[in-house]
Amino acid sequence: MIEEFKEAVNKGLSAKNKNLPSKYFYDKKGDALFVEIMNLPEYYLTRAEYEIFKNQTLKIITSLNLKKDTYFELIELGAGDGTKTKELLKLLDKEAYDFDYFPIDFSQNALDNLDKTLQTEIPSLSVKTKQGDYFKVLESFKDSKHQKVILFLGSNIGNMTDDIANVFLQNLSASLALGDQLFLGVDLIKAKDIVLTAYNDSKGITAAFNLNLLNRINTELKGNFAINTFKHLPEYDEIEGIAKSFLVSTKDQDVFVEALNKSFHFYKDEKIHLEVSRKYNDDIINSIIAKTKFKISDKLTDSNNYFSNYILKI
Ligand code: AVI
Repeated sequence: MIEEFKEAVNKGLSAKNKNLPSKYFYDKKGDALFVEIMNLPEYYLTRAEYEIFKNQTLKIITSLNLKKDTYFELIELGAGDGTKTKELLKLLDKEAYDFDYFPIDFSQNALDNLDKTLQTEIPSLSVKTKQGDYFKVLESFKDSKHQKVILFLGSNIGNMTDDIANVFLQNLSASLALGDQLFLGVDLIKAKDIVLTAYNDSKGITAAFNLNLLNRINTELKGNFAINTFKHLPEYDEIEGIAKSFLVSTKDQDVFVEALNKSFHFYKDEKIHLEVSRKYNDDIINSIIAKTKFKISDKLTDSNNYFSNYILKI
């Protein structure tokens, strides 16, 4: 893991257009900052998707065409704390649907916490946690002949470029069979001021979340980034529908990373690109599933028209 991080930092900071992959945001501090982000008034995404789960729970079940007498496997990629999913799980459990819930996450800690809360809140629910890489875990379902519903929520897919999302969905659809479904949560294309504010909150939590990546380089790779000489800069192009996060060097400077035994020069105003947060509409969803077996079968949207959960069927 540390070798992979080292390589990514070296490659990204040596590039002409400097970049660092956003997947490295999520260390212990990054996880905690992301929880704070999800509770921010400006970060509408989590609330909008929660509203769909809370107010349209029955519609989710009918759109997925779930039947009480047919067993299915409900598999969630990157389950986190399960706040949204719990609304669905409670109703499925209450109505005696025949299913097991398989939350998959990289973090065993997140899975243990989720398992504990579910045991207390929905004691009769069958939970089978699976720790690891999504595709490695999905491999283990290959021999199962049961119907599968995959949940991939939170617009997590938006942190992939369209090319990567396309490959991700191709791999996912290849591991599924006829009748299986993907319940995909995505943020929708909307006005610039709403999106930019969500990625530039007034308390500076999103800035700290981005700057934490430089902290990680300092602590894990013995870098000497002066964190206060970098500023968080979000951008959003309404036509393209992609929010991008950058860190900008406020001065001309060199940064030394001991683990790489290498210095990196930053010009004043030079940017490091950290994250893409893609926003969607039907056309973009259709283009990222074009080379897969998925077809849009339905879609649920919150009352503000900010967020959608697409049902993609094989
Ligand atoms: C996890 N992901 C969907 C978040 C997003 O909105 O792109 C990560 C995030 N970055 C800044 N704020 C939240």
